[in-house]
Amino acid sequence: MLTTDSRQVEDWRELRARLTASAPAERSRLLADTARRTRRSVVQMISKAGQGHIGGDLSVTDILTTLFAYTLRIDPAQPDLAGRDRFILSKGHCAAALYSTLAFTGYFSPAALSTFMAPLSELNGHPNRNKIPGVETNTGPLGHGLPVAVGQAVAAKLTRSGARVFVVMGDGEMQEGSNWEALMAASHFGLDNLVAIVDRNRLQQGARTEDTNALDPLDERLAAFGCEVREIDGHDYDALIDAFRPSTTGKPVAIVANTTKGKGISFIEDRVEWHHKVPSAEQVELALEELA
Ligand SMILES: Cc1ncc(C[n+]2csc(CCOP(=O)(O)OP(=O)(O)O)c2C)c(N)n1
Ligand SMILES: [Mg+2]
Repeated sequence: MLTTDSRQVEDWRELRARLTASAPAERSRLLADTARRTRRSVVQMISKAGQGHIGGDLSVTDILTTLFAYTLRIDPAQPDLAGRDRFILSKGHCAAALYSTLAFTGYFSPAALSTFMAPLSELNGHPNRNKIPGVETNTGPLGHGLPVAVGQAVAAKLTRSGARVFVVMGDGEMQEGSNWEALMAASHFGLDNLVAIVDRNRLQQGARTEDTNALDPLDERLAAFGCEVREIDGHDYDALIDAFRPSTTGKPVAIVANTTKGKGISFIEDRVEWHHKVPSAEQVELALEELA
């Protein structure tokens, strides 16, 4: 099991204090800096490991950054704190973005990121809660994160802990029927402490979602399953912060976060082949220049 990096926790506390005290423009600038560092880390991890899911890592980075830097009520020095908010990355193949975010939050040392997917590393291709603090459940097989999040939201209600549960699914992942069963249950139980975020990058593994098994009208479908739906630009920090506000309708919140797969690197953006292509040394150099 990896352990807390107290220096990193101090940096995170300072960042959170600055974010809380800042006006929106400065807040967005700080979040953009943090996200850029995560994107650089993702590129380096995948290049070193020779494997990974770069496109989806880069589409979800701003969502992860906003949650961990600003929104989630957590203490990385006490990963098991009772009553903490929960976060589940259901699209577990985007582990590199989650690991970088967790490391910069202080759950473990950023030095460990260089072991991504190496033999005996805790940082496997998909997140494991028995190895990594801050990971609330194992994910990788698509279609399981939201059902687990529903269980955690029920538990939070039963114990009156006040915890909120945030979960991110891929848009291709919404083809898994288990998600829709989970949404029915969430609405049946009035889980207004659940926030289900769809990373709507319009690409899945080998094609566009709408050419594979169309999801639209996604907002209407989520509403029909009993959710309070909020549709936003998933790279706009102000919009993300606003969309993460608590529900006032008694319903679970579903956020359609419109994103660009590969966001931040021009030659990777919105290109289906970059679902899990690995950049060459020359491409890594170009990518890091764009993220400088
Ligand atoms: C049950 C299951 N089937 C297949 C896979 C293999 N797989 C990994 S990622 C992926 C595509 C996911 O697309 P999407 O949910 O849109 O994720 P993103 O675009 O954010 O990478 C697939 C099919 C899996 N992990 N789990
Ligand atoms: Mg997708």
